[in-house]
Amino acid sequence: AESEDIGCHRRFQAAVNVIQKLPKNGAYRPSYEMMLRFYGLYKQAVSGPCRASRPGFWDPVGQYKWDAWKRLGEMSCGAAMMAYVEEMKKVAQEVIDTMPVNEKTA
Ligand code: ST9
Repeated sequence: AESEDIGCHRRFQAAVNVIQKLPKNGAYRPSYEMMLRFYGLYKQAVSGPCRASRPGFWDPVGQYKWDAWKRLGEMSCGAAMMAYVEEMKKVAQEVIDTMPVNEKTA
């Protein structure tokens, strides 16, 4: 339904904004694997399937990013948005679960 599409789009945009506003160096250190997962889903959602040619050996970071995007194949924009939101929920829950107990205020 159209209203579901809009809701999906809003949740994706909210998740994107949260990640863009995170400090570069915080207490939480995402792995490269995790960052690449978010990157691939973001590109798939925003730009669609990867049609660019793979960067050369002089750009290893570009290669990792390209690979993360390319491996999503023909995944739809909507599926990529939903997967991005689900991934963020999963990570947020992990952060909550591993938060030191003495940080609790209640
Ligand atoms: C901390 C706080 O310690 C406490 C913990 C809270 C934990 C909450 C849990 C939430 C999940 C955390 C997971 C983080 C993983 C992030 C991975 C992101 C890749 N999503 O505009 P550019 C692309 S926090 C994905 O030049 P910016 C964009 O297309 C401590 N990709 O640079 C471009 O590629 P290309 C840890 C995105 O705006 C490339 O990224 N802090 C997104 O300066 C660069 O974009 C962090 O991990 C997006 N939303 O940087 C910081 N937006 O050129 C996380 C853009 O090929 N945030 N792209 O098109 C960042 O690293 C940056 O804000 C950024 C954008 C990379 C997402």
